[in-house]
Amino acid sequence: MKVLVTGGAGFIGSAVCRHLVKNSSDRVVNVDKLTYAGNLESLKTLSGNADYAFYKADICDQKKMLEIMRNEDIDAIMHLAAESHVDRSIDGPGAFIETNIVGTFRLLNAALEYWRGLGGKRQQEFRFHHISTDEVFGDLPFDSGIFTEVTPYAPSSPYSASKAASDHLVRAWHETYGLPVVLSNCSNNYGPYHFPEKLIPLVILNALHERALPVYGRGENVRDWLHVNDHARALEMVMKDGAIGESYNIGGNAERTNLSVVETICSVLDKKRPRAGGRKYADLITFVADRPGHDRRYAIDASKIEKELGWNPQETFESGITSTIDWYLDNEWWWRPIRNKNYAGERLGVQPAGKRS
Ligand code: NAD
Ligand code: TDX
Repeated sequence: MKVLVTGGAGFIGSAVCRHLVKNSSDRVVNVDKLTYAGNLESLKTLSGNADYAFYKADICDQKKMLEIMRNEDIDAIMHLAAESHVDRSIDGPGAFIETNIVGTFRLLNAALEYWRGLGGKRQQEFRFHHISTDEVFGDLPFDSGIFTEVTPYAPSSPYSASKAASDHLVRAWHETYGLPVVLSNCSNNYGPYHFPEKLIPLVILNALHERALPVYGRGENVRDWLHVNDHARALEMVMKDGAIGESYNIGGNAERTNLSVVETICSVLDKKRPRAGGRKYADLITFVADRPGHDRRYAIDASKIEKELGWNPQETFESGITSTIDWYLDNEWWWRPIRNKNYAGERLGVQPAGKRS
């Protein structure tokens, strides 16, 4: 198959590109605008590979998207391009509306025109796979509830509202125009090549730099952690075997409070890279002002993809976090330039309590 991956220079998109090129005979066409979050260094292992191509382009450019689909004779689209950081969406929602909603709308238009021009079997087999988030389902109480594919949408942040809007557009293009779509909604990913302002890589690198480890509120919020390589495998299955018009929840079955995630990272680092003077990394934990509208808990029921497509996560949180920490220890060449650049303008989450509104 010839698969167009949007956002393939990002964290999950690059894992999908690496996974498909390594484990399938598919040709992968990566289309990415290269925002602050896009990094071609994450795809270094694919450079020169005949089964891989890269186009620097914006999904909002409908004409360009159609041109790439036609030039590359695409069989399926995996749509991951998005603005993805909740804190940035609170600071400035505009880019989220533009890329996540308008960009998805334009990409759908291009895909529809392209799909209508395909003949017989290729038209039947074409897929538009929209990659979304569990955050569209909103806030769960600490002690009960789990997200299934039929949980009503109730997004809280500008980010999750923009993703919810894009999910609705994708369904509408299926119901109204017949575009063969599949959707997936996953929980928090972690693993190699994760942009170091999200919680896990931020904490690993701040610890190594002896900086404060910022925990929002009291660290009681719960996320359900999924290793990015498990996610990439699941996405290939959904794209190839998912039923048209259906959505699939993907989760790691690994609910943890944020504080426990940070403490686990600290204790792994205490063993692998002990601090001078016998001090503990956990001493760097700093409680900072909470994220506005911070959803308390996310939890995914992944039984549909397990039963229907035979997917299961291979990593436990303990095995995945240990290998992720090893990766950051071994791959300073990847994170050092981003970290140096990023520290010119510090982001939410690195400011002390009280400074944030
Ligand atoms: P990311 O921020 O690491 O990467 C996003 C990529 O999209 C970047 O390479 C960026 O350059 C590109 N991009 C942004 N705007 C673009 C545009 N207008 N045109 C073309 N490319 C553009 O994000 P991620 O964490 O890899 O997330 C990928 C997808 O998965 C997103 O749709 C996100 O909503 C979803 N998701 C992520 C998580 C997670 O834990 N990271 C969880 C659930 C769902
Ligand atoms: O410094 C921090 N301190 C902190 O306590 C940061 C950056 C985050 N947090 C908390 C907020 C969240 O409860 O940790 C949790 C995880 O935060 P992020 O890494 O920013 O991820 P989250 O907001 O949960 O969203 C991620 O998962 C769902 C992705 O960024 C989204 O794109 C995806 O949809």
